[in-house]
Amino acid sequence: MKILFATSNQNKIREAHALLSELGHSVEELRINGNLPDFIEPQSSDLKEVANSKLKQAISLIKDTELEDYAIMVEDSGLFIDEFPGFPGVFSSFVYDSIGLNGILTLLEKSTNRSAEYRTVTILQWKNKIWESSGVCKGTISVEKLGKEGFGYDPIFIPLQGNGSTFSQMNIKQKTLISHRTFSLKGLLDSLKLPSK
Ligand code: ITT
Repeated sequence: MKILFATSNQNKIREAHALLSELGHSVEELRINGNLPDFIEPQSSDLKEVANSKLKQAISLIKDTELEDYAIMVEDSGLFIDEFPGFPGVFSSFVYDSIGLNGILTLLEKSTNRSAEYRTVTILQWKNKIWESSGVCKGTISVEKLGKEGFGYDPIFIPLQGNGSTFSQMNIKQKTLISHRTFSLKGLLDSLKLPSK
């Protein structure tokens, strides 16, 4: 199955490709007139609501184009830090761009609880049917930025299922084995075999 991934984030496409190509599917970026979509994110505290809004925007971008027949996929992800419930959560992009990784490390400086998790909601629309899935990756926030791989919060996120390294210290294959994105995509593929809602 060929999936068009509507996202402005090419790292997400690379990671989805690393998994889906192994499973016999192809994923390509959705480009409109050569550009990646630039979504307006709604004011919402819910990843699913944000993902639904991205889907609506993606569908309106491909309406009446030759892309209309393809499966279109979107996702919304966020980092959730236990010490600050819901934070940065759906505001992960904003927080990353404003206080950044150093700001998060400073906020947690005196904290004894560094637990956190990444969450992803993925939605796929194909032939007027919709499938949805979510994935979680539990871990902790490191005390310093470590590693050069990955993107976003990866230099400060240590997955529980790993070997104590941050995601940024792992290569894409290692991250893809245990990431929130992988769990969400696998769930989506499983549900694609079932009748859609
Ligand atoms: P689209 O909305 O266009 O898909 P985005 O980068 O804005 O791209 P999100 O809103 O889903 O995507 O991501 C929110 C933030 O979380 C953003 O700063 C990302 O860099 C970060 N993020 C998402 N997935 C991540 C991952 O696997 N590793 C590290 N950071 C991640």
